[in-house]
Amino acid sequence: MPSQVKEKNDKGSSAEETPTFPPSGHLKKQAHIPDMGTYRQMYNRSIHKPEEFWMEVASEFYWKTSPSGKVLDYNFDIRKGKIFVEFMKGATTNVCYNVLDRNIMEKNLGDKTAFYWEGNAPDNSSAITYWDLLKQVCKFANVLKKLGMVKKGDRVAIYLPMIPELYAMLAFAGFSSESLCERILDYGVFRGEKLINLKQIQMKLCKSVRKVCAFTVYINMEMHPVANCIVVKHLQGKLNNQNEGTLQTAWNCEVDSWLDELMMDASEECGPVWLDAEDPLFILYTSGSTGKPKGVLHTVAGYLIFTALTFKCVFDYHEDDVYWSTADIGWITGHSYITYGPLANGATSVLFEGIPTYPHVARFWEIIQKYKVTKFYTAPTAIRLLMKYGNEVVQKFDLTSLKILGTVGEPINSEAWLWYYNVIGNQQCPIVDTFWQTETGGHVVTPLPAATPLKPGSASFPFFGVLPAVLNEHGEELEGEAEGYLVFKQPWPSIMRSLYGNHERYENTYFSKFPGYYVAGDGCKRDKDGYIWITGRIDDMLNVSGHLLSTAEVEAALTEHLAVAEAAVVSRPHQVKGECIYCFVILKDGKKFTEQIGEELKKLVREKIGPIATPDFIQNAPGLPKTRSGKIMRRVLRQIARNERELGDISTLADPSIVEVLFSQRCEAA
Ligand code: 6R9
Repeated sequence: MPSQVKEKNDKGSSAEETPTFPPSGHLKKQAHIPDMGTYRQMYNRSIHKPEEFWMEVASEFYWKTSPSGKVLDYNFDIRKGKIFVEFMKGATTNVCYNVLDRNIMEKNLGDKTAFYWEGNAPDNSSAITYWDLLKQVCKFANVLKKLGMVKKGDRVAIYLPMIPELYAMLAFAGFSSESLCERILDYGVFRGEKLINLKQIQMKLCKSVRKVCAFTVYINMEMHPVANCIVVKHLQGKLNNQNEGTLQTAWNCEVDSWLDELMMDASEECGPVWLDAEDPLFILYTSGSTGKPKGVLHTVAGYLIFTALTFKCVFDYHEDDVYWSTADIGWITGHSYITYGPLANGATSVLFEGIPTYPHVARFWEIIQKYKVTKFYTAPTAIRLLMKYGNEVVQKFDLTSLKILGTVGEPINSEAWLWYYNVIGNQQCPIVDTFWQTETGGHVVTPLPAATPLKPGSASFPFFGVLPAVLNEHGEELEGEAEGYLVFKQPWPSIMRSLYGNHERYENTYFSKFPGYYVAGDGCKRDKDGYIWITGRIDDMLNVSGHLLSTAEVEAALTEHLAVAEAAVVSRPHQVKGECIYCFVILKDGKKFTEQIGEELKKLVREKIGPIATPDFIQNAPGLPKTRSGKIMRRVLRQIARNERELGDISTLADPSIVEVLFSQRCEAA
């Protein structure tokens, strides 16, 4: 693969032409990692002396007992036996104790705001301090204890929207039941103007899961034949007659109970349960943009320490920050960088229930102004969406509180990067383009805001403890400028430990293609300065006349056109070329698709990448099929391009109705 790709790159790719932006000067004075020298020195230590490096990080946290043996033990080589990673095994601790009690007791942060909660409707908001949060977590833990529902090792599912009752998550973490958060829902919730009956969805779900004890806050599987379902009153007093109907759901007296009634007389004190560093913390199902969802298992100590350190360094966290990640808690980004990382640092965060376009398209900018947000973290998909509405809507708001901007989830095209940098950051805020996965637990390739000179679209360099390599099809490591498979050569503390209930699938999926390496499943390019550019999922690559092209580079070329807001490309069989390129483009607000725009786009891609990449089909799309975390599901687009109706599992799509629309407008002939 890489040699063929290289050939094409020699004709010039847009990535290498992009200018470099120096790291933020005014952050340097008090930054945790102020320059590349410090980064390199710390990085080298983290790679060569990982045990020493991570024990130093761990020393900031509370441990009931120390590791009993090696701090880090692992096997990454399938030929030598079972794959495993153990970090600080034998040490005991409690995650909830570390993120709440420790901050209150040792750091005196009890009265500090943990979360500003901003509801779907702008007039609905509240704030919760570290003390409040701990009290709620303890009360809820006591409710569970009293009901006799949860004990160590139980698996629990949380179905909640983005509301403060998510403290339930920490109550389980305190018990260390593994929370099975495939999706988080509740009784009823507004997403923009749409009212969704979550209780009903959850009931349907329960029927399909064997012997489930239902709930809004949790499901305890296998252990008890009788269901317990605790329901949050969230929209009380906010519904009219018409809406009430939507939320009509059968109430099952035997299993259902109201959370507020249970919480009323629960005690505010609850001692932590001490757990082993390698006990499970949670299972999270991957976004499922390809294939069957995998239950990624994370454990206590490594995950805590890595999310804490990445949050501190990548967002250069300081105590007066107001941090906001727009992610859903049900996505790994919400787990690592709304819940665990920020709380472990004693940070103040915004928790937002709504969507970027309700009640108006400047809602994000309004919230940044309202809470004086300093560090803002969102997905390229949101940036591209909001870009469509132009700069004027942004300029009505005071965004001068911002210091650092972040992105996650997909490669960011340079158009979107530059808009984010110029219009949102007013050229004052470095952008941290953080590459990572549910499987990696935290950021693995990312800029550091006061140290790394930025290249738009590049996730830049590995974080501490992370040792990447670029492999060709034969599994050979490529040096210098190269393109190929992104792999990692040794574990960092928060790498997943297994796929729940299927260790063999874990070994097959991540460790068997190239023995000795963790294979991320993404392609990447390393440029002459050593910067890493993620080029998209290997499975999505396009093979045109034997030349492999990445989705990211073709999409980046298309979005350079002034009329294009977003693009997605897939392959379609072609008699001569094997595969040809089929593009879906979303135009900016007010632009109209014409034949001429289609021709301009073909020309643009040809010029940017080379004749081989010239698209055969361009479909004007009103929207794209995306997962709830905002990733384009190219698998579905491929089927639309090929007119194949067997779609497989599309249950993780945010808006499945777009699929039919795209089918009905597909291009038959070039
Ligand atoms: C955190 C998260 C993981 C996949 C990953 C890659 C893509 C994430 C990216 C990125 C380019 C970035 N991805 N961050 N691609 N640049 N900064 O997204 O986890 O939902 O498991 O997805 O997302 O393809 O392999 P997850």
